[in-house]
Amino acid sequence: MLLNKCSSTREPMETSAWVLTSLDSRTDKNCNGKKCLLSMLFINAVFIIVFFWYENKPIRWHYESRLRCRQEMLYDKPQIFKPPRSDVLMVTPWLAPIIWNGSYNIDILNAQFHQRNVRVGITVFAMKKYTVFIKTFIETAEQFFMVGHKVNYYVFTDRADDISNFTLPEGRQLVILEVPSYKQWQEVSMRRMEMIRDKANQRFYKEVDYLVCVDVDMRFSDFVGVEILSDVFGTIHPGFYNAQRGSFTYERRQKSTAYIPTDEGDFYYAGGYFGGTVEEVYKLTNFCHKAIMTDKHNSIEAIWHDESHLNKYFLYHKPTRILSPEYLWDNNFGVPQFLKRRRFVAVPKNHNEIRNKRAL
Ligand code: UD2
Repeated sequence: MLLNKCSSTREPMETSAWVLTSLDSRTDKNCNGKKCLLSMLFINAVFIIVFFWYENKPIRWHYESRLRCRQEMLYDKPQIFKPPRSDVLMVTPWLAPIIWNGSYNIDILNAQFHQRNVRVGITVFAMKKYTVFIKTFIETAEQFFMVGHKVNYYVFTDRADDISNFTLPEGRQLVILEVPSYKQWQEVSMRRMEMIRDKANQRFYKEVDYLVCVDVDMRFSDFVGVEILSDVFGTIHPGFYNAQRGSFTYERRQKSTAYIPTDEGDFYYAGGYFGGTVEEVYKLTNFCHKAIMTDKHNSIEAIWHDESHLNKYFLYHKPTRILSPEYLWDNNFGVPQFLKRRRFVAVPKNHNEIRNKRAL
């Protein structure tokens, strides 16, 4: 039998040649005339069809995937001499993009982040009376924050009973993290660095890819999506976007670890909005917490608490992306021309009332 004679170690092309030779010799002996010629033609035709099918298969697949990409990726070509914005700074001297409305295409970014099946954690602290802000925060986030992506809301609180239940769609969940409170509001604010650091190390790295760390007394009022995500990002404070270095409210006392001399600094970053990969946020919060503890040991507290330490960190560990004030605004500053969107705005609060010790 022909098949039994084929060695299993023979290469396929070698085997085909051998089969043909065998057939040829068998033809010489047994076949004659038309019948024999037809079977030869049939076998040759089968070889030719299989050969061409195999050769063209990857090309066809490649062609189909190109077509698919074309359907999903229709957008205007970037123009070298037509930057999308010319009224604002779009990139820092260390080549980090500054994110403004009009500077990116969210469809391209969404497709990229969906391919990676990215998971985002947003941390927020609602300690003592600040639990009143949670409802608006989450309801507006559901409308505007990372729409269509997987999101974990990590709510740190000392009053879990005050946090109502929210019905969230698949892929989005609320995680309540019960933590101890501190007497002074400044201490509550500063201790966020320690608590984010610890949870990043214990659980966040297993559950999410990026962390977004924000204040709770805020509401989303326009879209905030994956355009903000990068290794480590900070946000320009709405009160200082056009200020000179000398007027930044950095810590100016040399005794504090947050000290920044008057001839240094790029931007004044807001304490209430930073983030990045879990690993980078771990490094940032670890740095700030250790600096805060050193200051405490030396009986000094930085002028703007955690915000002062964050600014020190970003001076020497430059952010890889910077969010424009669109991402953190306070309507008390009005609405300047350059500000095309107000995506996340401060909820007005009576500082004394909300931080009042007697009201704890
Ligand atoms: C600014 C910063 C804030 C922090 C602070 C330090 C912005 C928008 N905000 O905010 O991030 O750097 O200055 O001085 O950049 N909190 C409670 N319970 C309390 C007190 C505070 O949960 O009793 C939490 C809460 O999440 C709040 C955050 O700490 O949003 C910061 O406190 P704040 O908003 O009262 O401080 P503020 O407005 O001076």
